[in-house]
Amino acid sequence: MGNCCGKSADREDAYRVKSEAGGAQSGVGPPKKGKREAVQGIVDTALDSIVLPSIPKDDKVRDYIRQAMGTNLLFAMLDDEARNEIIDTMSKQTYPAGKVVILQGEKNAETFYAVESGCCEVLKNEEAAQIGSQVTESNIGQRISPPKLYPAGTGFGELALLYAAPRAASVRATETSVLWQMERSHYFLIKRKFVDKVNKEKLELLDSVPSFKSLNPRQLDLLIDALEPARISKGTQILRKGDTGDKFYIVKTGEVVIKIDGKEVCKQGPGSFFGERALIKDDVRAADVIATENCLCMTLNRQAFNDILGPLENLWRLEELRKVPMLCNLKEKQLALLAQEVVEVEYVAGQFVFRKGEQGDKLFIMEEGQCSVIDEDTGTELAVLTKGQYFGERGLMNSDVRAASIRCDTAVKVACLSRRVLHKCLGTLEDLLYAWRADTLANVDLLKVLSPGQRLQLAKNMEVEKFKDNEFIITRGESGDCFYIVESGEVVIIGNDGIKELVRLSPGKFFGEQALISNETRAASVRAIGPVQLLSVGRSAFNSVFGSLQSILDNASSSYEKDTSELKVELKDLEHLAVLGIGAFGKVLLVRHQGALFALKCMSKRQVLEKNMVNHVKREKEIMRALSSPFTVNLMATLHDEHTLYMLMEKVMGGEFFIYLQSREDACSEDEGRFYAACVIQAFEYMHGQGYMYRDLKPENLLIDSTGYLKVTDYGFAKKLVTGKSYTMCGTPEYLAPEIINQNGHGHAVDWWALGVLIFEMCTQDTPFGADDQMMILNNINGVTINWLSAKNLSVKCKDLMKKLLVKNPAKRLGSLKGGVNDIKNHPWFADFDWESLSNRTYKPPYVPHLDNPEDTSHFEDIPLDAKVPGEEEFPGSKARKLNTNAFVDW
Ligand code: ISQ
Repeated sequence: MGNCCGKSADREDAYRVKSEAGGAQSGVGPPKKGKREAVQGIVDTALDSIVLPSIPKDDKVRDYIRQAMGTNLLFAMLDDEARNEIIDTMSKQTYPAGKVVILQGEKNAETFYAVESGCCEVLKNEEAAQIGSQVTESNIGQRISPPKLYPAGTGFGELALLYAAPRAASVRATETSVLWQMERSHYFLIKRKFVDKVNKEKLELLDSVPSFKSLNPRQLDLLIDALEPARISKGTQILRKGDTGDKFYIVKTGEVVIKIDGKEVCKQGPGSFFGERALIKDDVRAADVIATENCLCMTLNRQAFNDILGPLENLWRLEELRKVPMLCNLKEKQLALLAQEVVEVEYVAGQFVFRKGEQGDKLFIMEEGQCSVIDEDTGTELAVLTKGQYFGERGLMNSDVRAASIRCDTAVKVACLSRRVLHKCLGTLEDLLYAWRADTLANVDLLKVLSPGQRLQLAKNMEVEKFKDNEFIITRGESGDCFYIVESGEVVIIGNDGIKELVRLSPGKFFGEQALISNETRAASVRAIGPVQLLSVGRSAFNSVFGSLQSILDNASSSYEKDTSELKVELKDLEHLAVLGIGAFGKVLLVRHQGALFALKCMSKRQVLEKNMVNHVKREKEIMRALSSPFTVNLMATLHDEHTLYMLMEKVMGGEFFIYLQSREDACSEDEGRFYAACVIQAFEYMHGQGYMYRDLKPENLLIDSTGYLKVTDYGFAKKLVTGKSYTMCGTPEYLAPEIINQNGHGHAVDWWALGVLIFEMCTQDTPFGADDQMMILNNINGVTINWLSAKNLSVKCKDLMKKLLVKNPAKRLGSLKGGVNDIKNHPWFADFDWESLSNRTYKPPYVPHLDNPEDTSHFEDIPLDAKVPGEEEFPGSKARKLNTNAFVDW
C-alpha cells in the first residue's frame, strides 16, 4: 500500500513507483502511473532537540540570501525577523568549478542552497530517472533543456526543507561558487516559532473582544484561521457613519481615530476593535473611523463567522441551553439547532412572564434584567433570577401547571424555547431519549452488526429497571440472560474476591452483553452505588424482535463486527496462503487461522528501524486498535518474532482501488465516483468522530471489499487531535492541503481537502494540481491552481463540490464549517444519494469484484510467497549490523 508497500522513489516524478502500476488487472486506458509515495518532514516532538547555530555574515551576504529566498512559497509567510533568524543559522561552503553540490536521486536530502557568488548548473540523467538506477558523478547526465543555471542571488533545493524526497536532478558548480546552506531542522523550528507567535497574537486579539468571551478554545482556534489581515494606509476612511457593514476590525498595529459628526471622539491603537455589531446584524456604522497611521488590522466578516460557528448570539444561547438538565444529553448539533430556534421576548418592569396555575409549555432563559419568582397566594418571594438562569423547563416535557409566578423587576429580555419548536426540530423528548439510547448501543461491539434502525428499535424495546444503593444487579456465578446499560447513577463491578472494586460504570456504560448470545455464567458481580436506573433487555426479548444475535453475527458480510479482543493467535497457527501486497519493508499475506482467513501485514524490524519508521508503525497499530468501522480495515491482533512485526487484519479481497482505477479505460462516472467518495466520507466521519484525522487519503490507500465497498487502510499518518493543531508535514504531495505545505498547523480539514482531490482524480483520471516536478505541484496547491481543463466534462454540481472542498483556508472549507460533514452529505452533488442505505450496506455498488471463493486472490498481483521484499537491498551491509529491537518490546 502507499507507505508500507511502496518502493522508495528516487527520480523526478519521484514519488511514483512505476513498476507496480497495472497490477492484477491492467487494462487499456491512459498511460499508467506508478503508486505515489507518502512523504514526511520533521515530527512535532523532535522540536526540543533542535539547536540553532548562529553564524556571522555581513549585510551584503544577507542581502544575497534574502534575494535567493525571494518569493519562494516556503519563505513567503515569514516576517523579516524570522527571515533574519533563519539567515543567522546558514553556513558557508565554497565549491570549486565542476564540484557536485546535489546528486540526482540522493535520499535524505535536507538542505537548501543560496548562491552568494559563482554559478551552478542543473544536470539530469534521464535514463536513470526512468529506471530508477543510481546516479554518480561519472554518469551525472546532461544539462537540461532549456538549460537551468543558478547565478548569485538565486537558490535551489528548497523541497528538501519540507521533507526527504530524493533529489530530482543534480546540481554542479560551473565556476568557483560560494553557497550558503539552510538545514531543514533549522527552517522547521524557526517557521514553527513564527507560526506559534502569529497564532498567539491572533488569539490574544480575539480573547480581548468581550463578545467572544463565551467561545471555547476550539471555537477560538477556528476563528484564528478566519481572521483576514488588512493593510490600511494612513488617511484611509475605514468606516463611514451611516453606511451598513458586515465587517469587524481589530487593530494589530497602527492607530485609528473615531469621529462622530466630524468631531474626534478618541484615538485607538493596537488591540482596539470596532464594528463588533456587524457580526450580529448589518451594522449601520455609528461613527467614522479613519486610519491616522498605516495600520495592520485583522478583520472578520459576518458570513465567515456564521459559516464557522453560526450566529454569535446563538453561541451564547447554546451554552445556556446546555445547562438545562433535561437537554444536557443532546448532542452539540442538536443543541445548536435549538439555539437557532430560540426566540427573544421582551417584558417591561412589573409584567408577568407567567403566573402560578397557568398551563405552560415554554422554557425561558434570562438574557437581560431581573425577575422574581413569587408565590402570589402567600405573597412570598421565592427567588431572584438574573442573566443565565432558566425557568419553566418542565413545560418542555408536557404541559406544566406553573407552580409559581415570574414577575419582572426591571425591563427583561428572555430567550424562549417552546415544546412545539423542540418537537419540530428534534422530535419529542421521548424520541430524543430513544436516540440517545440507540447511540449508546452503537458503542457495544456485539451490537455494531445491527443497523442504526435496528438499534433504535432495540432502544425502544429496552426496559427501565431501578436499583437501590448497594443492591446487587448481577451476582457472580449465576447464569444471566440480560444485557444492561447504565442510564443514571453509577454501578461498580466487583472482583473475584467479592470485595475489590474493579471498575465503576457511569451513564452510557454497559455490561452483560454476552448474555444476548448465550446463557453465560456471570464472571463478576455488579452492584449499585446510590440509586441507579438501568435499561435492560433479555435474550428472549432480543431474539423475538431480531432473531438470534449469534446468527446475525455469523451472517454479517465482513468480520469487522466481531469482538476480536479475545482472538488468541500464535504465529505457528497461521497458514500462509498467498501474497496480497509487497513493499518497502514488508509483505501483506493472506493467512488462515483456525479456518478463518485474514490479511497479515509483515514488517521487517530491521527495515522499520533503518528507515526510521518505528513511530509510524507503532502509531498505525495504536490507531487501528482504536478504530472499528465497516469503512476501515480492522485490526485483529498484533504479533512479533525476532525479525518481524505482524499485524493481523481483516482480509479485503477485492483488490486495491488504485489498481482498479488504473485498469479502467475511462474515468469513473460521477455516479461511480459519488459512491466511492461516500464510502470515504463515512470512514472520515467515523474517524473524525473518534478524534482522528487520517492525513493520507489517495487511491493507493483504499481497498475494495468483496461486496464492492471501499475500506480505508494504512494509518501511519493518522493522528488524534482533540484541540489545537498538528505541525508535522506528512502525506502524499498531490493530496497535501495548503496548510500542511505552509506548515501553519493543520487539523481534520486536511482530509476534506484530500477528498476534493480524490473526487477529481476518480472522475477525470487526472489530478487537480499535477505537474512535472514536486515543487510545482506544491506551488499549484498553494495557489489553488486547479487544472479545470481535465474536469471540463464534469457536472456543475460536481465542480461546485470540489471548489468548496479545495478551499485554501481550512476554516472556510466544506466539512469544517458549523454543519460539519453534513454540509458535504447535503451538497447538491449528493442530492439523490441514499446515505442510509450506504450505512446499512444495502446500496448497490457500481462494481462488485468477482471472487470464485474466499481464497481467491486474483484481484491482487501474482507474487510468489517467497518473493524478496524490495527494500531489503537498500541498506548494503545492514544485515551484518546488530539490531537493537528494544524499540519493539511493547509491540
Ligand atoms: C488486503 N486485506 C487487508 C489489508 C491489505 C493491505 C494491503 C494489501 C492487501 C490487503
